[in-house]
Amino acid sequence: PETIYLKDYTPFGWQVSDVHLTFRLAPKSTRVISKIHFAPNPEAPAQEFFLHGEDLKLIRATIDGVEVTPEVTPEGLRCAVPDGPFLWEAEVEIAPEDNTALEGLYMSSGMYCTQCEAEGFRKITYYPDRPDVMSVFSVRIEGDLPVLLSNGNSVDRGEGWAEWHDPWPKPAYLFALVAGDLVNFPDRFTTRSGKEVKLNIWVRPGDEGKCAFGMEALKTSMKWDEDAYGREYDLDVFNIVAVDDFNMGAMENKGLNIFNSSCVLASPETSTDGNFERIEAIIAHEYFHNWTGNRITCRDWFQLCLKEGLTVFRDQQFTADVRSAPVARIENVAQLRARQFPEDQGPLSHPVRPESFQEINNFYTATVYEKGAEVIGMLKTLVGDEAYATALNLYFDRHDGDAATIEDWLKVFEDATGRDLTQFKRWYSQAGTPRVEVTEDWADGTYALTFKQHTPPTPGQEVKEPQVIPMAVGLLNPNGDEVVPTRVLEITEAEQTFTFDGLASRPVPSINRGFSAPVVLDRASSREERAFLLAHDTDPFNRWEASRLLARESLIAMICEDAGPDEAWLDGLERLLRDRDLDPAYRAMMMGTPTESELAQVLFERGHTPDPDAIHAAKEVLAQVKAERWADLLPGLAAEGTVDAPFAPDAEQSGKRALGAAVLALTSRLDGGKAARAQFASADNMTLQLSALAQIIRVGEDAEALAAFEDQWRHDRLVMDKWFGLQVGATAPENVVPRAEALTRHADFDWKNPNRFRAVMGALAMNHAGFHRKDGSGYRLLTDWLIKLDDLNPQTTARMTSAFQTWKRYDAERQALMRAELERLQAKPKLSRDTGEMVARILG
Ligand code: B3K
Ligand code: ZN
Repeated sequence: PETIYLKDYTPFGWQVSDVHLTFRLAPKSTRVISKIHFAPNPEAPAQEFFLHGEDLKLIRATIDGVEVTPEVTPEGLRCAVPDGPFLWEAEVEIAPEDNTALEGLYMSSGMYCTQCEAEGFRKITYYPDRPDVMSVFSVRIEGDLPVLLSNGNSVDRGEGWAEWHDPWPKPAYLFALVAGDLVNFPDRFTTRSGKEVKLNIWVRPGDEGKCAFGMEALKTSMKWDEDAYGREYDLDVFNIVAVDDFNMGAMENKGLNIFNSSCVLASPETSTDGNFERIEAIIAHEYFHNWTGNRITCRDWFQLCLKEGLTVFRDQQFTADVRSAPVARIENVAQLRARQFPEDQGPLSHPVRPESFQEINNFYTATVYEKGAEVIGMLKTLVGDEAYATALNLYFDRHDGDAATIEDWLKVFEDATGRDLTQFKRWYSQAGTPRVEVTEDWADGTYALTFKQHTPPTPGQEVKEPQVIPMAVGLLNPNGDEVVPTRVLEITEAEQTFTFDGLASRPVPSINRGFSAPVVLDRASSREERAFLLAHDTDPFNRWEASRLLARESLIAMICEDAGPDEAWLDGLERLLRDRDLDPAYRAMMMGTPTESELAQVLFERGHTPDPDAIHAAKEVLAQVKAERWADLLPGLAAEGTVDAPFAPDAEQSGKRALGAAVLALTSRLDGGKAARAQFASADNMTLQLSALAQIIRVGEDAEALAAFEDQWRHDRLVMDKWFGLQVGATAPENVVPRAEALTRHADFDWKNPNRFRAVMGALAMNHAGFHRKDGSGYRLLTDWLIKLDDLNPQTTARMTSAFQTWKRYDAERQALMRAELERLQAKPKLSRDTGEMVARILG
């Protein structure tokens, strides 16, 4: 397969002023008629006329009304064209019903829908399918279905047809069409300049009752973007459609967002607090793309972080504002460490702005999204809130209507602040997680902190230059008072020292407060110091971090030295848990421990060979010790974690339920699951029902509860996804593979549906000790199914191969087993380009 390079970027030879599309819908034979005005692009070098097109049957093509016979290849077509402007017309036939890749125009539960990002439009018609070609689209849909939707504003409609016009020039990846027997949940929003906007959430009949929360989230997002960024909505209508078969979370098509139904439909009975929070964030994210992504788009796919990093950053700011900022920050960092760090520290490591790819869908990664957002957070920390606001206004003014680059983005900050961002730009070009070693010195009232930064080599990048690291630091005196409030140290050198004068006693440092830089800190600090920060740090993030490090070191000692759990830490934690002034959500997070996968990574870095069973066993012992030690504390905490008011999915109630769930996880180790069974029987919302079911499964006697749950919910696909996933996720390691295997034989294991496939196979890959069974059965089962899915849906298959990205951490036997499975996948006949690229990169 061909590799595409950033350095080879060349503009397209023509501009497109307008596009008219007519769709005659039929499941096996949809006709797409296109009329496109092309005019030579004065800024582009001479080139042959090439339009992308895949799996299209060309019926006819004309230029200025005269029939032409283009040269058709599997990737598109070439054609001789006039020197000046011309009108291109083509008719193609496609078969949405046979489209199992869920890219282009396809069918889901009887409804037509599209997914065009990144390169799906070329499966709809011949077109320059690249984000720097922007045009005004008019669409006519003909089909015998009650609801026919496309981007922009509704122009006219009648029985069996509808016409849409989107006045905002856009790239083809933002095109969308939906047609089906749908009902809407309507509302309205008045923008701050007084424009009335119709809002609709379109769902299958029966799902109307699950739209209210998403609609509120949409209105809150619209208001927030006006208040925080001065951005108003720009069309008469904003449509959201829920689709059951979708490769990812949602898509920001202009004026017609399409959502995986799991990311928009919600009700207290069927959705957990976690679902509600995620839905709120995704609705906000897709809405925010209207400005960061749609009005200002990307010049090419290498610039993906321009829209994704910024939009994630914006949705994280939104969540911090509408919920709890410290809790949101901790959740974001935990996610970053769980998903982005393994990527950045393994064979899939790539820069936030990659420089080459074979299949762009493989680069919608945690690095582009989440690290991309961290980079923007650092930029904001460095320039300050005011300059950040000025730079963003300049960005919107200067680049509205553009297909922009990271250079454009950094330039607005340089122009707004006078700063030189040449070195900062390395965050976009250098892959890998920087490691920062910290040492300290104390003499005569002066305290010195020395930072040494180093980024390990990553594939294709042996040598790294020092990066700009904004390190937020505060100092506490031995009494626990803050003597130096948070200050941002700007590290630019490979080694750099900062001093603090006039201190009465040697301070205790609190470093990388709020996780001001996405780095790994290497600092030898004592247990006592960590316990001190756990008790006294004024920075809520670092207080949590202190507990995390204590937990991690305690577990490592249990694994490597057969030690018992760290008593001092457990005492400190207990004091904190008893502090009723602390937010229950925050206390719930404090009760968490590092994931088994993270422990495996730390052991590996320290030269040990991680043993997944030993890691799992240590976590079990720790949980048992906590439960016994805190037996008299738990009932009080459980009471604090109980909500008496009617269900609301807000931060306050969900924080309480999170505390309740953390307590139940311990209580069930003392009572054999009695409290969990009682909660399961009386639960009137999914959060309580599912947290109880998780404990029942963990304890082991779960047949009755699982059957009851299935009986209650078999009609609801989204709830049944939870049922499938939890059985694999919460069960004991030795049962994980047999259970997953048995579930693949369940009549409702509709594996062509990405949500269902991920529910089982994703849970298998995420269950560390279960997936890494010594006999290789976990690796084998996943690979069997990846091989099966690849023929139908390359995108989801490729994404799930990343379960193997950490293979080099483990012992020789496991490595050999994983390598063999990767090679078996690689040898599959007709392996997709998507999966082929991933496997090759993972094998290295
Ligand atoms: N932009 C889409 C993701 C498209 C993924 C294509 N493989 C959703 C989002 O980031 O908002
Ligand atoms: Zn996005």
